[in-house]
Amino acid sequence: MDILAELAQHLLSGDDQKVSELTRQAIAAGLPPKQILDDGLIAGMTIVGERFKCHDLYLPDVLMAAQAMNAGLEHLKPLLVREGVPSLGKVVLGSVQGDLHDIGKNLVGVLLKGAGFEVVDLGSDVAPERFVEAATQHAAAIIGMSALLTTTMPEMARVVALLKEQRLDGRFKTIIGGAPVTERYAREIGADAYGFDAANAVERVKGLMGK
Ligand code: B1M
Repeated sequence: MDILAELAQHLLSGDDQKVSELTRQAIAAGLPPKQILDDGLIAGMTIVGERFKCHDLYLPDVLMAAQAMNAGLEHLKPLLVREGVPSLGKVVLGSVQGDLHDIGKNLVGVLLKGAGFEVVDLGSDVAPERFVEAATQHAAAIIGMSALLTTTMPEMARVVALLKEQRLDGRFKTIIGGAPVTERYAREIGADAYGFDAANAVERVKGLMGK
């Protein structure tokens, strides 16, 4: 088994120490960080999701897998973030109200920082008003929202509506993403952009900033 397949396998079994060790080995072997992320950690987490869906794995298993994913990400983060790059603009980022999934959102934050954006991370379970307050307070250009549950997706529409209501839609652009979110949904609710993964989110944010 190659090292990335092994990494995915240990993520699946929630072994954070093995995942940490194998991620370090993969980096030391010279594999590109993006490949370790996509073909190792995210590949493992995708299988976790599939097996959880068909009740082959349970919530505690998913939590352990999430911990293992974070253990691997700790080694990759410094490689994905370039230090000392002049700021391209500020992005307020969070998982929407009711949503505790934050791994994808955190990755978007890491890659945005890596591309030179300043990121104000509001965490998860963020109320619509909080997104708007924080964007105003930090004079951000962009509000980024993540949702992993179909039941929390409407919170994104609430933020967009709140911006319109307060006539702030001209001042802050919005980008949304997360596994159940689509380009079509972004258009439907009037969000300015949709990112299908973290790298694409960076491209779309650059587009919104005219960079
Ligand atoms: Co949850 N969960 N979970 N879970 N979980 C999903 C999302 C689910 C699809 C699993 C399944 O059934 N197959 C399902 C949702 C079904 C649905 O609504 N359609 C589900 C469920 C049901 C639940 C609970 C309700 C379970 C329960 O309690 N009975 C519960 C809800 C809790 C809550 O939020 N209120 C729950 C809980 C959890 C844990 C806490 C155990 C844990 C989260 C830990 C954490 O995040 N700290 C967890 C996990 C880990 C998952 C799965 C297995 C993996 C999610 C993940 O981290 N993926 C997930 C199944 C799956 O998606 N495969 C599942 C890796 C991550 C890198 O990908 O987050 O998609 P992702 O991010 C990607 C892109 O989507 C995109 O870029 C990222 C990187 O490329 N992206 C953006 C994300 N945000 C973006 C924002 C952008 C742009 C792109 O712009 C701003």
